[in-house]
This record gives sequence, structure tokens and C-alpha cells, in this order.
Amino acid sequence: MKRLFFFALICIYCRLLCAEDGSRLWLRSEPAGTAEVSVSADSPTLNLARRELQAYWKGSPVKLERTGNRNIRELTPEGFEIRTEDNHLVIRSSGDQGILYGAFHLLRLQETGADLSALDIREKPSYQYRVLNHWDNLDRTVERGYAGRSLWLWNELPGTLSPRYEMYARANASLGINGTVLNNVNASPLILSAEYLEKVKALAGLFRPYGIKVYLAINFSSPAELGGLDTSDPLDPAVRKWWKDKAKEIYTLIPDFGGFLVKANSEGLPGPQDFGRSHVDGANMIADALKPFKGIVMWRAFVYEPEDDDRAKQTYQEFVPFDGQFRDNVIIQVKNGPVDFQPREPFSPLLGAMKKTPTMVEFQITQEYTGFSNHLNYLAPIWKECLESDTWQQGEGSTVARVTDGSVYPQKLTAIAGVANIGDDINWCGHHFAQSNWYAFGRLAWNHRLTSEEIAGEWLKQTFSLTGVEQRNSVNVYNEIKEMMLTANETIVDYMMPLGLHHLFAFGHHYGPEPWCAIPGARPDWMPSYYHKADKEGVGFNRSTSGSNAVSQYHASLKEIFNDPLRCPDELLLWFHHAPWDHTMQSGRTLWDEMCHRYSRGAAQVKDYQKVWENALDFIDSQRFEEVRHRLKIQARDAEWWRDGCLLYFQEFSGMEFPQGMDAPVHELKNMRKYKLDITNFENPTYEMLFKK
Ligand code: BDP
Repeated sequence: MKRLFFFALICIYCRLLCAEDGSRLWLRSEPAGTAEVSVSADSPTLNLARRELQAYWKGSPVKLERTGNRNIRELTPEGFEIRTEDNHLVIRSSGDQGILYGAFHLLRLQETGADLSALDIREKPSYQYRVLNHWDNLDRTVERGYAGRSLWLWNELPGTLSPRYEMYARANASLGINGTVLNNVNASPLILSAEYLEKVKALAGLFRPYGIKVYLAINFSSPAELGGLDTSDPLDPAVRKWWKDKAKEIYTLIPDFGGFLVKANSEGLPGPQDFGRSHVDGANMIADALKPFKGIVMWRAFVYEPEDDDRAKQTYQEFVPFDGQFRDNVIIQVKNGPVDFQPREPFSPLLGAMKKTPTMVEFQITQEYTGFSNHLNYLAPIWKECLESDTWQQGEGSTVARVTDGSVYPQKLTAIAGVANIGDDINWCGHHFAQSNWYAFGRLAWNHRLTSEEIAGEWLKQTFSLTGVEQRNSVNVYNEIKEMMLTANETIVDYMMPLGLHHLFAFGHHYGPEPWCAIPGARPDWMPSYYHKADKEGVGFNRSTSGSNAVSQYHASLKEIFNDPLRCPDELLLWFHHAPWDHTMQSGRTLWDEMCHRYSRGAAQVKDYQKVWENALDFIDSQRFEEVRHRLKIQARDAEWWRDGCLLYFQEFSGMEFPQGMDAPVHELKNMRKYKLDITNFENPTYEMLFKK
């Protein structure tokens, strides 16, 4: 008894002592300062590599070697080799950047407890451009940001450089992220003003040694709005000249500037179509301005108009006819799904469909549609699902990963983008586990073959030490938490919108459920009923050949499967079909019963996550433990809200009873219908009081 008491005291003491705020991300090792590091040359990037190793490496001496050897050149200047040779290690690369990445790789191996006795590693990135997209506004609000305000302190720049910029660069370099778009795709023309370009230059200078290039999102009407021209027509000579001059001005300040990201003719933003021109005219004009300086254009394919019968078809319809017409420094940036970052979508049919125009996938790291920074979600599995989807465009095995990484089509540009979840919160991402999504995006951008499990494991080991007093227990805790991460997105799909349902979100902020939302006069394609189409007969969007025919945008081998409600995977059934309530699912249940089962399973699973977390009490520092515990509580409440809101609403159409044994709803639909969530206070939802019977 006495021993137990002291043991408990020690545990409490350790937890208090080691309170952590998450600000160190996955880079938490303590400096040892014992390493012997020799380097064959001198440069700011090599100095960083040396500094990292000297501070944190605890093993045998390391040589950093720049070499032009053919077998090293093959790895590209960002790739590297790490070998054990005699009694030391060598990191070789044909570029300084590769050496820095090699140094971070070696440190990751150390921190994750890998066997370091005989290393023989060769790595090169899956994509050339691995880019974060910040949706940060110049007033420091962040569109769809849930981790405080923008990291960029525009009013202090260029004079003052926050120490957080350096940590941001280091964290990105540790993963291999080599580009950052600083501002929102809904871009203010002001970002291209001389005043802001000076600020951008300061950030670019700081990020340069870390191998991170800076890009800007631009507003297509900048020539008129900022430049004072009377048009922004891409075929107008004065407009073309304005962009050329602007490019020259930027590259004079920032010689290695990356290029532009463009959202045009989408959600009310200006674009070439305003002048009767096409996406090709717009993208090529900008590309011509950047070309002399080796800049690129990432032109977004996220375009849709309410007039069309099916939003999911529009990206493909708009872009496929232009295949082969874009300049060679243009790449088309495509959201992973055909609609909009929903918890689950099939892959966008545009991916792989253009054979002569490079495309890149855009993932959303920030959790706009999966519970903001309140819900624990680990996104790697859903990103892997997209990357591993077979498009069949060049025969079996033409996965999304391969049609975008240059191994199927001879692409000059290969890239991948992630909408950042970073803000000025002390822990960067709001939820401690949301850091894992920044991490996972970077790791997959570097190597899309890594599994979700490998990445989760690496992240957990570096982020939470999980080496408790009793080793065996800490391994169990580690495995349970890893499992929680791996199942998290599926759990969210279950309690938010299973079986291919999508866009059931509350209007505007997208936090809670509002499948009933109907705002008179609002865009129909922003209303949930446009997507779920529930009626007495059934539910779901008929995109089969008897409906909108979106299914025909997929390769014949997939179209055949998606088009047949009996062969279409249950996970996507209501994406492609309006299925009757008594449709027999692959599980043998009716559609209604299956829907009830999934919603209930999701809500129950979050309660299990709470138990998993409670088991970790002795192994996690107190601050992070409490903060995650608090958010899991919110998530459990929200999951019930989702379950009840959606099931009670759909029951009005199905007219069917809840299956026996299902947890009874704890809310009433009429209350839920009345409630409007105050998102300015989403960490402290008051709906709890409102919904209790
Ligand atoms: C939607 C977001 C909106 C973004 C838009 C985009 O709701 O805030 O501006 O995507 O990607 O998901 O452009």
C-alpha cells in the first residue's frame, strides 16, 4: 500500500514537472551537444544540417558530403544517401538541401528508436513541389483556421521577425516541405503591393536556408484593383505587361520566388471568364510572366456554378477540354474529391484524366469539415485512400499517386498541396493531435508510399514519449492511441455522414449538422438537400447513368462498379445513388438500419476513445493530457449531436423505426432545428444546455 502511494506521488510529480504546451511539435529532443560532425563545404543550408546534428545526434561521428557521383545525382539534389562506413556515418547528396533532409532523417531514426547499427538508406522525394497553402488574410484572420490568428505578423514585418518563423521553417524542413503559399486563395490584391512584397521578401529570406520557397496566392483582378488599369482581361496587352512587370519586381526582390497560386472564377472571385476568356488564357498569361524567372503557376480546378445540375461534374467538364493547352510551367491543382474536402469523397475524376497537363492533388489539413480543432482526427488514412485509388486511366495500377508523381505521364512538374492548419496558438494547430496532420502531409508529400500506420507511429514516438514507469503498459498505451488515430477519420465519417452522404453541414461555418437547412434565396448548391435528396422513397444523389451521369467521368472499369448499386461500395453508395430505404446493403442490413448502425457506431467509438485516453493518464504530461481530454469530451457530445440530428431528420423521410438495441437519441429534432451555433465560441459549445431534454 505504502509503495503504491509513493509510486502515485512520483507519477504526479513527473507529470507536473514535465508539463508541456505542444509548442515543440515533434521536435522535442533535448540537445546533447556531443556529436562529431564534419562537412565538406560551407553554406547556410549545410550549416543548419551541421547545427541540427551537433545539437541532437547522439551516435557515431557523421560526415556530410556533397558529391556529383552519378548514383547520388539520381536521387536529385533533395534526395540523399545515409550509410554506415567503418566507424562513422556519411550523409551524401548532390545538393545542400538533400544533406539537410538527410540530417533530419537520421535524427528521426534516432528519436523513433530505429536500429542504427548498419544504415544503408537512399531516399528521394515523391513530388518536386511539396507545398503548404495558408488561407491567411492580411488582417491576420485565417479562413477555415482553428488555431488562433495568422502566424504572419504583417504589421511587424519586414522589420521584426518572430522567432516562431524559424521554428515553422525548421518543422517543415524536418519533413521535406519545400514551399509555402503565404496568403489565402481568396486573395487580396494588396499582397502584390510594394509594401507587402517587402514583407514577403523578409520571410523568404528567413525560409531560404531551410529550402522553403515562398509563393503567393493572387487575385486575378490585381491589374485593375491594384494597378489602376481599366481591365484585367488576360488578352489585353496592358494587362499582360502589368503581370510581366510585377513578376520582374518580385524576382528582383526575391530571386528564388516560387510562383503563384490562383483561384479564379470560383465562388465569386474574378477570373478570365469575366472577360469572355478561358482558364487557359488566364493561366498562360500568368505563366508567361513567370517563365523567364522559372516560376510556376498552380491554377486551381475548384470551380463550380449553381446553374449546373451536379456540382461534382464541373471540375472535369471545365478542364478536360483544355488538356495539352497550358504552358509547361502551369500545373492544375485539384481537390482530392469532386466536391469539397468532405469527410469522404471518391477521388476527383479529373485526376488522371488529363494526359498532357500535369495535375496535383490538394488536401485539406485544416479540419473545416471534420470538427475544427475540437475533434481528434488523423487524416493520413483518407489521404492514402485517395492516393491509392486506381484511376485506371492507363490500365490497372494508374493510382492517383502515380498519375500525379510523373510515373504514369511524363510530367515536367509534379506537386502536392495541403491547406495548412497552422495558427498562432501556442501548440500551432489547436488540437495537439492536429499536429499529426501537418506531420503526415509532409511525410506523404516526401514519400507517398509510407503507410498511415508508419507515419502515426513515428509521430507518436516523437511527440509523446510514452515511456512510462512500466514499459509494457506504455507499449499498450502507444498501440491503443495509434489505433485511435488510425480509426479516427472513419469514426468521424460514421457519426457525420456515412455511406457516401455529404455536405450535411450547418450553413457557412460547417461545424455541426444541419441536413434540414433551407435558406430562402440561398445558392441551391450550398444547401444540404441538394446533396442528400432525401424523400419518402430513399436518400442519396443519383449520379449514375440514369441520373446526373457523373459516374461516366470515371474510367469504364470504375464506372461499371460505381454505376451498379449492388456493386458500388457501401461507403460511396449514396454519393452515386438515390437508394431506397429498404435497399439491402453489403452487410445484409437495410439501408435505414445500416445508417442507424453507422451513426451509432461512430458516436460510441468516441466514448471508447475517451477510455483509451484515460488509460494514458500516467504516460502523458499533464497539460497535453488535460487539453486532449477536454476536447474529446466536446467531440463525444458533438458526435451524439450529429447522430441524433441526422437520424431524427432522415427518419422523417424513411418513416422507419430505430433498430432494436440502438442507443436512444438524447436530443429532440425540434430543438436542434432551432439552434444556431455561435462559432465565435466553438470551444465552449452552449448547445449542451439547449439540447438536453
Ligand atoms: C471551401 C471553403 C472556402 C474556401 C474554398 C476554396 O469553405 O472557405 O475558400 O473551399 O477552397 O471548402 O477555395
